[in-house]
Amino acid sequence: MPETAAAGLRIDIERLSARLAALSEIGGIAGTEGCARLALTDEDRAGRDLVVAWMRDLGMDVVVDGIGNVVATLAGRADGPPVMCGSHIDTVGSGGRYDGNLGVLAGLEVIETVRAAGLTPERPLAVGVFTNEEGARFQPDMLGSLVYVGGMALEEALDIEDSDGAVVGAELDRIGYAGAAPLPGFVPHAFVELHIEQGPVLEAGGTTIGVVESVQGISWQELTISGQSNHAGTTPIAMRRDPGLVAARIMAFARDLADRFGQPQVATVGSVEFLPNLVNVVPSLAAITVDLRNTDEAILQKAEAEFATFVAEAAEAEGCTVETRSLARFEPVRFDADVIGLVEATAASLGLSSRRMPSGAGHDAQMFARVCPTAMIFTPSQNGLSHNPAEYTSPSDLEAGANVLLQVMMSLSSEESR
Ligand code: HGY
Ligand code: MN
Ligand code: MN
Repeated sequence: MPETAAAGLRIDIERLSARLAALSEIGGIAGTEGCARLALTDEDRAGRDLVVAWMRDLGMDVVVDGIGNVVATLAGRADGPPVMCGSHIDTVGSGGRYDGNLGVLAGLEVIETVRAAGLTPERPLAVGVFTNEEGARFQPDMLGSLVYVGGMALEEALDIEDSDGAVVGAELDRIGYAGAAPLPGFVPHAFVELHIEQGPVLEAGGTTIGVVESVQGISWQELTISGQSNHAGTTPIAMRRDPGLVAARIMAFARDLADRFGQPQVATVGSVEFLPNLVNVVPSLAAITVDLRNTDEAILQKAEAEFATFVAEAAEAEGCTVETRSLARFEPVRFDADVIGLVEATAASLGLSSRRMPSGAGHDAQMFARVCPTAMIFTPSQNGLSHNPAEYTSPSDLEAGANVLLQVMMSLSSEESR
């Protein structure tokens, strides 16, 4: 691991914690430390405005691209591609204070620490805020970073609609983040994302740093099951074509499939909608979403195939029809061995315990792995909780993660070109 002039630098955890608290006030969920800032809402705009103001206060050059990604750069002694970090500040509806926000604000903390020490990095340092990472409002998730690396055409992304018919392009215009920076974006020298683990592994092992080697495959689909609305009192069971029953059977099947496949297979039906959704009406329609994930692509495909067979049989048995729409599909991703090794060596040099592990959640880093050497740093999540306002990571763990990010970025900034 190259020794740099920044080797003795450490971040200021009070400053980082204060920024995390200030940002979580925007869309704050009353009575909790969590926040709800769905992508491209007024709350997202307010969060973006606050972060951009901090970036400008740090003397960074800030650009916005056509999908609303914000990239701020601190000049280095040399020109050329920056070392980039970053994440997202959009949240799910039951969001916590740290998911995504930590990766962005720890990046600003790295910049402030380097500037305060009067250091100029060899390569420029950049911090990215990527649009709609969560995929909670618009699908797929990681939309901004996917477009940034050229994985989806901007025109296609701008046409995506949410469940209320709001369109990405119009929402970007509305909140003032339809930028002009070119897409695909510049290819960084390397990309490193600091993120909370959002699972139980680090805490269970008493380990401080997760050295993330990969991200598991993700398969999201929406099933629209159509039957026949009818009177709840007068319609004999044998006459019913009840999409609600089909949805219920699919939900149970999802858990059975995950149990049968065993870890790391997971399956989640996260949203269910009935029409007309009334106490005395057999539904005419049930719309559900299904989230399947596995670290192994072949097993994930097997899970998808078994699921599709069950859905077709369950619908037919009840005289219903099903329409399936893919919302997101990303294969498992492996990160760069050298950057992984640097994260691990940096944790050790700081006297921090670490372990190598996969990521169960999707992250913007998985998109950057397509174009440049990339890896991630995890910090523990208390009780493994996330996508929950009670999400919590201790200040000492936040500090540890941000110090690893600082040192990794400065090492990458001064390393000889690959
Ligand atoms: O769903 C995910 O893995 C992430 O939170 N977008
Ligand atoms: Mn996240
Ligand atoms: Mn998330």
